[in-house]
Amino acid sequence: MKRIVFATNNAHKLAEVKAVLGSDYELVTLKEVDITEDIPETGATLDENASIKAQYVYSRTGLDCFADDTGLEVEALDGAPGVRSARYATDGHDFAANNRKLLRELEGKTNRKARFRTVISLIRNGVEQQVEGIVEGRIATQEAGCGGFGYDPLFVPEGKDVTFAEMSAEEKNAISHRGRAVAALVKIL
Ligand code: ITT
Repeated sequence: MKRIVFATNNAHKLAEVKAVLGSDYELVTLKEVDITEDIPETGATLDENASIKAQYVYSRTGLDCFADDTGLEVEALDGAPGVRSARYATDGHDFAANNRKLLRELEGKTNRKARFRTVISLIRNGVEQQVEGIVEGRIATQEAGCGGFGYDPLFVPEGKDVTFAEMSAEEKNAISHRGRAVAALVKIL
Protein backbone atom coordinates (compact mmCIF):
# COMPACT_ATOMS: atom_id res chain seq x y z
CA MET A 1 0.00 0.00 0.00
CA LYS A 2 1.36 3.44 -0.95
CA ARG A 3 1.38 6.15 1.72
CA ILE A 4 0.56 9.68 0.69
CA VAL A 5 -0.32 12.80 2.69
CA PHE A 6 -3.56 14.57 1.74
CA ALA A 7 -3.16 18.24 2.69
CA THR A 8 -6.67 19.06 3.83
CA ASN A 9 -8.49 20.03 7.01
CA ASN A 10 -11.85 19.27 5.40
CA ALA A 11 -13.18 15.92 6.66
CA HIS A 12 -15.76 15.75 3.83
CA LYS A 13 -13.05 16.03 1.20
CA LEU A 14 -11.00 13.37 2.95
CA ALA A 15 -13.92 10.91 2.89
CA GLU A 16 -14.67 11.60 -0.79
CA VAL A 17 -11.07 11.20 -1.89
CA LYS A 18 -10.60 8.04 0.20
CA ALA A 19 -13.62 6.46 -1.51
CA VAL A 20 -12.32 7.22 -5.02
CA LEU A 21 -8.66 6.30 -4.37
CA GLY A 22 -9.60 2.91 -2.96
CA SER A 23 -7.50 0.56 -0.89
CA ASP A 24 -4.24 0.81 -2.88
CA TYR A 25 -3.42 3.99 -1.00
CA GLU A 26 -3.07 4.84 2.65
CA LEU A 27 -4.09 8.47 3.02
CA VAL A 28 -2.16 10.21 5.78
CA THR A 29 -3.86 13.23 7.36
CA LEU A 30 -2.25 16.55 8.34
CA LYS A 31 -2.80 15.74 12.00
CA GLU A 32 -0.84 12.51 11.58
CA VAL A 33 2.18 14.49 10.34
CA ASP A 34 1.79 17.06 13.14
CA ILE A 35 0.55 19.92 11.01
CA THR A 36 -2.23 21.42 13.10
CA GLU A 37 -2.13 25.05 11.95
CA ASP A 38 -4.23 26.35 9.03
CA ILE A 39 -2.15 26.53 5.86
CA PRO A 40 -2.49 30.10 4.52
CA GLU A 41 -4.28 30.15 1.16
CA THR A 42 -2.84 33.37 -0.24
CA GLY A 43 -2.94 32.54 -3.96
CA ALA A 44 -5.03 34.42 -6.53
CA THR A 45 -6.13 31.23 -8.29
CA LEU A 46 -7.14 27.66 -7.45
CA ASP A 47 -3.96 26.43 -9.14
CA GLU A 48 -1.79 28.65 -6.92
CA ASN A 49 -3.59 27.64 -3.72
CA ALA A 50 -3.40 23.92 -4.49
CA SER A 51 0.32 24.36 -5.08
CA ILE A 52 0.83 26.46 -1.91
CA LYS A 53 -0.86 23.79 0.25
CA ALA A 54 1.06 20.88 -1.27
CA GLN A 55 4.42 22.72 -1.15
CA TYR A 56 3.80 23.65 2.50
CA VAL A 57 3.31 20.01 3.46
CA TYR A 58 6.26 18.85 1.37
CA SER A 59 8.58 21.44 2.91
CA ARG A 60 7.50 20.41 6.42
CA THR A 61 7.57 16.63 5.93
CA GLY A 62 9.53 15.72 2.77
CA LEU A 63 6.78 13.17 2.10
CA ASP A 64 4.81 12.54 -1.09
CA CYS A 65 1.62 14.57 -0.79
CA PHE A 66 -1.21 16.27 -2.61
CA ALA A 67 -3.68 19.11 -2.00
CA ASP A 68 -7.05 19.97 -3.52
CA ASP A 69 -8.31 23.50 -4.04
CA THR A 70 -11.89 23.82 -5.20
CA GLY A 71 -14.05 26.71 -6.30
CA LEU A 72 -17.62 27.25 -7.43
CA GLU A 73 -17.62 29.47 -10.53
CA VAL A 74 -20.97 31.14 -11.30
CA GLU A 75 -21.33 32.59 -14.80
CA ALA A 76 -23.69 35.46 -13.94
CA LEU A 77 -21.33 36.51 -11.10
CA ASP A 78 -18.27 36.66 -13.37
CA GLY A 79 -16.83 33.47 -11.90
CA ALA A 80 -17.43 34.33 -8.21
CA PRO A 81 -17.14 33.00 -5.56
CA GLY A 82 -14.29 31.08 -7.31
CA VAL A 83 -11.07 31.11 -5.35
CA ARG A 84 -12.95 32.76 -2.46
CA SER A 85 -15.53 29.97 -2.18
CA ALA A 86 -14.69 29.14 1.46
CA ARG A 87 -14.72 32.81 2.49
CA TYR A 88 -17.59 34.12 0.36
CA ALA A 89 -19.90 35.43 3.10
CA THR A 90 -17.64 35.44 6.17
CA ASP A 91 -14.02 34.86 7.18
CA GLY A 92 -14.40 31.22 6.47
CA HIS A 93 -16.24 27.96 6.16
CA ASP A 94 -19.73 29.10 7.11
CA PHE A 95 -21.52 26.93 4.56
CA ALA A 96 -25.03 28.15 5.46
CA ALA A 97 -24.05 31.84 5.20
CA ASN A 98 -22.28 31.21 1.88
CA ASN A 99 -25.39 29.54 0.45
CA ARG A 100 -27.65 32.36 1.64
CA LYS A 101 -25.36 34.94 0.04
CA LEU A 102 -25.25 33.01 -3.23
CA LEU A 103 -29.05 32.86 -3.40
CA ARG A 104 -29.24 36.60 -2.65
CA GLU A 105 -26.70 37.49 -5.36
CA LEU A 106 -28.62 35.44 -7.94
CA GLU A 107 -32.07 36.79 -7.03
CA GLY A 108 -33.93 37.72 -10.22
CA LYS A 109 -31.18 36.35 -12.49
CA THR A 110 -32.26 33.86 -15.14
CA ASN A 111 -28.72 32.69 -15.97
CA ARG A 112 -27.92 30.27 -13.14
CA LYS A 113 -25.12 28.39 -14.90
CA ALA A 114 -22.23 27.35 -12.65
CA ARG A 115 -19.42 24.88 -12.42
CA PHE A 116 -17.24 23.35 -9.75
CA ARG A 117 -13.54 23.17 -10.51
CA THR A 118 -11.02 21.19 -8.47
CA VAL A 119 -7.29 21.52 -8.95
CA ILE A 120 -5.05 18.91 -7.34
CA SER A 121 -1.33 19.50 -6.88
CA LEU A 122 0.67 16.31 -6.41
CA ILE A 123 4.25 16.33 -5.17
CA ARG A 124 6.02 13.04 -5.68
CA ASN A 125 9.74 12.61 -5.16
CA GLY A 126 9.91 16.40 -4.96
CA VAL A 127 8.34 16.94 -8.40
CA GLU A 128 5.00 18.78 -8.65
CA GLN A 129 2.23 18.01 -11.14
CA GLN A 130 -1.33 19.36 -11.41
CA VAL A 131 -4.57 17.79 -12.58
CA GLU A 132 -8.10 19.20 -12.59
CA GLY A 133 -11.71 18.08 -12.60
CA ILE A 134 -14.77 20.07 -13.67
CA VAL A 135 -18.50 19.52 -13.42
CA GLU A 136 -20.95 21.86 -15.14
CA GLY A 137 -24.37 22.59 -13.67
CA ARG A 138 -26.69 25.26 -12.31
CA ILE A 139 -27.62 26.90 -9.03
CA ALA A 140 -31.08 25.93 -7.77
CA THR A 141 -33.50 28.58 -6.47
CA GLN A 142 -33.61 26.96 -3.02
CA GLU A 143 -31.55 24.46 -1.01
CA ALA A 144 -32.41 20.77 -1.26
CA GLY A 145 -30.89 17.70 0.40
CA CYS A 146 -28.63 17.15 3.38
CA GLY A 147 -25.77 15.06 1.97
CA GLY A 148 -22.34 16.37 0.95
CA PHE A 149 -21.15 19.78 2.19
CA GLY A 150 -20.58 23.39 1.18
CA TYR A 151 -22.62 24.48 -1.84
CA ASP A 152 -23.94 20.95 -2.52
CA PRO A 153 -27.57 21.75 -1.49
CA LEU A 154 -27.67 24.40 -4.25
CA PHE A 155 -25.75 22.72 -7.07
CA VAL A 156 -27.64 20.72 -9.70
CA PRO A 157 -25.20 18.97 -12.06
CA GLU A 158 -25.93 19.03 -15.79
CA GLY A 159 -28.26 16.25 -16.92
CA LYS A 160 -29.73 15.73 -13.40
CA ASP A 161 -32.69 17.27 -11.63
CA VAL A 162 -31.45 16.86 -8.07
CA THR A 163 -28.70 18.65 -6.15
CA PHE A 164 -25.41 17.02 -5.09
CA ALA A 165 -26.79 17.08 -1.53
CA GLU A 166 -29.68 14.86 -2.62
CA MET A 167 -27.33 12.22 -4.07
CA SER A 168 -25.51 9.39 -2.34
CA ALA A 169 -21.76 9.83 -1.85
CA GLU A 170 -21.17 7.31 -4.68
CA GLU A 171 -23.46 9.18 -7.10
CA LYS A 172 -21.75 12.51 -6.35
CA ASN A 173 -18.24 11.04 -6.64
CA ALA A 174 -19.04 9.40 -9.99
CA ILE A 175 -19.61 12.76 -11.72
CA SER A 176 -18.19 15.44 -9.43
CA HIS A 177 -15.29 17.83 -9.97
CA ARG A 178 -13.37 16.09 -7.15
CA GLY A 179 -14.19 12.58 -8.38
CA ARG A 180 -12.89 13.53 -11.83
CA ALA A 181 -9.77 15.24 -10.48
CA VAL A 182 -8.96 12.21 -8.32
CA ALA A 183 -9.49 9.89 -11.32
CA ALA A 184 -6.92 12.02 -13.20
CA LEU A 185 -4.63 11.84 -10.16
CA VAL A 186 -4.82 8.05 -10.10
CA LYS A 187 -3.67 7.98 -13.73
CA ILE A 188 -0.44 9.79 -12.90
CA LEU A 189 0.25 8.10 -9.56
P1 ITT B 1 -8.85 22.55 2.71
O1 ITT B 1 -8.27 23.83 2.14
O2 ITT B 1 -8.41 22.26 4.11
O3 ITT B 1 -8.70 21.37 1.79
P2 ITT B 1 -11.38 23.95 2.38
O4 ITT B 1 -12.79 23.64 2.85
O5 ITT B 1 -10.79 25.28 2.76
O6 ITT B 1 -10.45 22.73 2.83
P3 ITT B 1 -11.29 24.67 -0.46
O7 ITT B 1 -10.60 25.96 -0.17
O8 ITT B 1 -10.78 23.83 -1.56
O9 ITT B 1 -11.35 23.75 0.82
O10 ITT B 1 -12.84 24.83 -0.76
C1 ITT B 1 -13.48 26.04 -0.80
C2 ITT B 1 -14.93 25.91 -0.46
O11 ITT B 1 -15.62 25.43 -1.62
C3 ITT B 1 -15.30 24.93 0.65
O12 ITT B 1 -15.19 25.52 1.91
C4 ITT B 1 -16.76 24.64 0.29
O13 ITT B 1 -17.58 25.69 0.73
C5 ITT B 1 -16.71 24.66 -1.23
N1 ITT B 1 -16.56 23.31 -1.76
C6 ITT B 1 -15.41 22.64 -2.05
N2 ITT B 1 -15.68 21.43 -2.54
C7 ITT B 1 -17.03 21.31 -2.57
C8 ITT B 1 -17.92 20.29 -2.94
O14 ITT B 1 -17.49 19.11 -3.39
N3 ITT B 1 -19.23 20.51 -2.84
C9 ITT B 1 -19.71 21.70 -2.38
N4 ITT B 1 -18.93 22.70 -1.98
C10 ITT B 1 -17.60 22.52 -2.07
